[in-house]
Amino acid sequence: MFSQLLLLSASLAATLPLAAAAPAPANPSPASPNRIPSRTTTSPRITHSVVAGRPGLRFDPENIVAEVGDIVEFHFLPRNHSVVEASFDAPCVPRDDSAPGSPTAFFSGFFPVSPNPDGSVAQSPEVFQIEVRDDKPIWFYCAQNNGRHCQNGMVGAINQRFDTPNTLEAFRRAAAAVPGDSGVLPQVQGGWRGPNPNPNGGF
Ligand SMILES: [Cu+2]
Repeated sequence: MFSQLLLLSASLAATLPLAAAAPAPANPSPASPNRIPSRTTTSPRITHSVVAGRPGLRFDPENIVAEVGDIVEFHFLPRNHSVVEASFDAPCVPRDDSAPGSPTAFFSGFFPVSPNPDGSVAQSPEVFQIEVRDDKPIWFYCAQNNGRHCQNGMVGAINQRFDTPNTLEAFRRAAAAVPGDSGVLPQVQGGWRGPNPNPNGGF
């Protein structure tokens, strides 16, 4: 069910403005085992902006608290960052989404951005959006291996739970110990890549 929705959304995203490409709150049949909790149909959707690469090898903010149905929108600064979903137990590796019913792990692709000659902060003319589908923690990293961004701390979390050992700082420590390169996926998936709504907006 979800994979079909995401595929449909991804194809729409290729042709429509980003706002139109984001799916309406899901309203699947009551029989759907993956239906989004009903509160998402009554709460306004909030977009949380995250900046990749400010300052240096960081997501800002790197600790996001979001409601189910909210959108997290990634903006990309120089020089070439990305965002990939991981699982807590395997930082710097794309989350295994092969289990039946598992939502597609997200990958934004890379966003090469040149610094502005005048020293002002440049950012990509495109953003990457994901929808928060449930209240489970979501873990992510930058897959840029030139500089080993993931291992050097370019990681983040959505809805980490401080009453468990699975904190962002624990994820970052585990990422620092990952040998070799971090993993990427072969294509953009699990979200929507489209025009940046505020390319000059305060970044
Ligand atoms: Cu990066």
